[in-house]
Amino acid sequence: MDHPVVSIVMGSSSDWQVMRHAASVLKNFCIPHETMIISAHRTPDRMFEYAETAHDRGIRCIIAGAGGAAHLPGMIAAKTTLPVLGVPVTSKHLQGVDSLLSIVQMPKGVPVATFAIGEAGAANAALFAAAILAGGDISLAEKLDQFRKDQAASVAAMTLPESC
Ligand code: RP5
Repeated sequence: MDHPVVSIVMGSSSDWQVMRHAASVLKNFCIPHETMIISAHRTPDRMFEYAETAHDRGIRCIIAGAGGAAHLPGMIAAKTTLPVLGVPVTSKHLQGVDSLLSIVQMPKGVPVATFAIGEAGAANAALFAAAILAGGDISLAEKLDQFRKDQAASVAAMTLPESC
């Protein structure tokens, strides 16, 4: 896998503070990925071209993050049958609840897998992308298993301050 197989797309550079957590997870799993800024309402033509050509460019799934009236994941999903993983970005006035509802409430027929608001959602979307790819990649499946084992070990090793 040399060319990007996961595409991380977001509506604005201001989304990077959240979406960088998806990129970080993919990097840790050595999954080739690309990052780009495409706005559904500010660059609609670019969004359509991106969604229509993603499959032929070798992309296997798309992580799309946006905030506010977050129509980017749904509109991309409307133009491709690739799995679209939606990340609601924390917004200024409604703390991302607007983003969440905009992404999760897709009408029947065009699915967007929707994750938690913010950093956790971005990281989990990347883990989900890894799980999708691991279906056809034993080495990646083993890395995911090891990740879970390491995570369990780190929780098992947690301690609390002594209470009086
Ligand atoms: C959305 O508007 C973006 O996804 C971003 O979350 C939000 C604010 O964008 P900026 O005003 O910071 O560019 O389209």
